[in-house]
Amino acid sequence: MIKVQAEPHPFVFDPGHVALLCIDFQRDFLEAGGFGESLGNDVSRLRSAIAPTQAVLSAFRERGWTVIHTREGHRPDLTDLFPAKRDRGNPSLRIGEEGPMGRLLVRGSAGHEIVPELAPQPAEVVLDKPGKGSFYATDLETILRARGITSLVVTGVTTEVCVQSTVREANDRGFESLVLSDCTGSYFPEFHAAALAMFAAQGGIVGWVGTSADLLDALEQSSVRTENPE
Ligand code: TIU
Repeated sequence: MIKVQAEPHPFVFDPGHVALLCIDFQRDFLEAGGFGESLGNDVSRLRSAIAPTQAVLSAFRERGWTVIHTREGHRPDLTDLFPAKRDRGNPSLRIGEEGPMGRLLVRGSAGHEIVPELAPQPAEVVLDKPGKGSFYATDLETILRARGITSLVVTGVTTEVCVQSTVREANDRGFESLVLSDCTGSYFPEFHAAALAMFAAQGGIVGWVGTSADLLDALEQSSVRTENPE
C-alpha cells in the first residue's frame, strides 16, 4: 500500500488498483479562441496545472499504471447536446459554432483535442463525454471495474465544474479519489479553493486533497522500498 499526505488524512491506495484521471485538458478550455474563452473567461488561469500534471503522468507511465484522459464534447450532428446546455453561455458563440479552433466542443475539432503538453499515449484510455461529470453517459465505470480500479488520482479542469462533478460521481460509486490541488485549475481562484475545501471537509465527505509533490514523494519512497526490501 502507498500512503500519501493529504487532507483530511493520508490517502492510502493499492498500486495495483489505481488510475490517473486527466479531466478535460482540452485546447477548448486552456487556449485562446476556445469554448472557455467564449464564455468570457481568462484561460491563462488554467495553465499552472499543466507542468505538475506532466510530472504525475510521467510517474504513472513509468510504472505502467492506468491513465484515463477525458474530453467534454459533442457529436458533430449535436444529437447529444441538450437545448438546456446549448442555450447557456455566450449567445453569439455557442457549442457547435465555428470558432478559431474549429467548432466549439465538437469531437474532431482542433479545440476539442487535449493540449499537446498532456497528449495521450496510444495505450491510454481517451473517454469522450457529453456532460460535466465523467461517469454520466459514458462507460467509465465499466472500464474502471473491468481493471479492478478502486482508487483515483484526479487532475484536470475546471476544479469546480468537471472535476467536482466527476469526483462526486466517483464517490457515490465507491471509488476513492485523491484530487491534486496543483494539477487542477479554475477560471475563478475562489471557486478552486472552495471546491477543494468541500471535497475534504467533514472527514473527506467527497474525497481527499493533496499535492503532486506529496504524491510523487510517496511513489518515490515506495519504489525505493520495492527495490531494496529490508
Ligand atoms: N466552464 C467551466 O468552468 N468548465 C466546463 O464547462 N467544463 C469543464 O470543467 N471541463
